[in-house]
Amino acid sequence: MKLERVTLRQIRMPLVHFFETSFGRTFERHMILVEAQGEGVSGWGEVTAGENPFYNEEWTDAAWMILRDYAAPRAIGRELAGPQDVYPLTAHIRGHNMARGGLETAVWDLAARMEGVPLWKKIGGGARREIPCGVSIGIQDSVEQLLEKIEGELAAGYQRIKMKIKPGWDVDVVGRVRARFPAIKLMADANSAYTLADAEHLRKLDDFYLMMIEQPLGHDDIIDHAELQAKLATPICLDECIRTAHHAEQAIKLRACGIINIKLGRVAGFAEARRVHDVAQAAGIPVWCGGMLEAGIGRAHNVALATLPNFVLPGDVSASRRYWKRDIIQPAVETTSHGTIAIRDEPGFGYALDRDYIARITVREESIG
Ligand code: OSB
Ligand code: MG
Repeated sequence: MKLERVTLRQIRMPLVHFFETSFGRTFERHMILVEAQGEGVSGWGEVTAGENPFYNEEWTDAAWMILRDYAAPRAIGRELAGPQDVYPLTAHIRGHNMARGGLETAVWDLAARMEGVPLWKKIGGGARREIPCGVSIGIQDSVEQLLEKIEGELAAGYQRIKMKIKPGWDVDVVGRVRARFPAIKLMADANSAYTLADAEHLRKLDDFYLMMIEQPLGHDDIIDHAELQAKLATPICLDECIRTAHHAEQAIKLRACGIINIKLGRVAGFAEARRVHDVAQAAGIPVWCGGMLEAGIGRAHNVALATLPNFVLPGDVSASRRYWKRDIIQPAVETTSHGTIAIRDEPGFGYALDRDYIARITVREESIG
């Protein structure tokens, strides 16, 4: 296959409700859509970088420049054996995995569409027809608001609740949630808000039999997580610090985690996501699909990813309506009453693009090649 042209579009989408993590509040997303064109067919990707370099070092504007000046020029015009060639072609770029992943996932979608097969099949997935869904609930203005939100998500059928924590919004709040919902699958995500000096404090979370605590320590740390894991009964789930399959191997070898969250952007796309998946599976470590407040394209890609066999835990992939008044795909991503998303059999990522809406919310556009 050959990639002939790449078109970048930056879109602006206000969230239905702000999303607060330990690193700040997001009210509106600015994401880059990547259209990969070849042989008269288009494949689509979405860059999952935030608006600011706070989750990791990437942000929308930097991702635009990486895609335009480094990633796309490397992949355009070459004969590719398949979409798996994109990862090594852009591997000379240090970091910027989300920018790389925006292009890589677009080429996977392109290849699936060229062959007329669903993306989940093209990536080697299809272990399940419905993927189990959880929700990630941000830090709220009050505990009452949080309890109310959780109640609403459980009523909608979601299978597990993840709550964001930070210093000052942790042990007491988790305790109140657990007292109110004694039997639910519950977990907490700290987004790197603590250090090893907080180990004794974090150990109090063991009282609430959480499924896991996600990325409590440094965004780039594995070794301290291993030390913390030895002190906790609750499994640690790593997110930010697992950017390659090699990181997953190191974390598993050091016993730094019991679970891994896989995000397509964070690992630069499907090829490396599959390798992280395989490393974890071989070690008996379950994985689940993380979310980055994606619009429809990124959300549909996550659904495809979560059909790989070792995605056995409910992920952070949920209905479009939790984020957007109107999504950029049709139909919007919806969940069943039992908290799953059914996979679709159309070629590529499986949903139609709402081109009119995308055009309306596009703030810049540029073609390469
Ligand atoms: O750490 O998983 C995270 C959102 C933005 C940045 C980081 C994270 C998140 C989420 C939200 O938890 C997941 C989602 O609902 O898309
Ligand atoms: Mg996380």
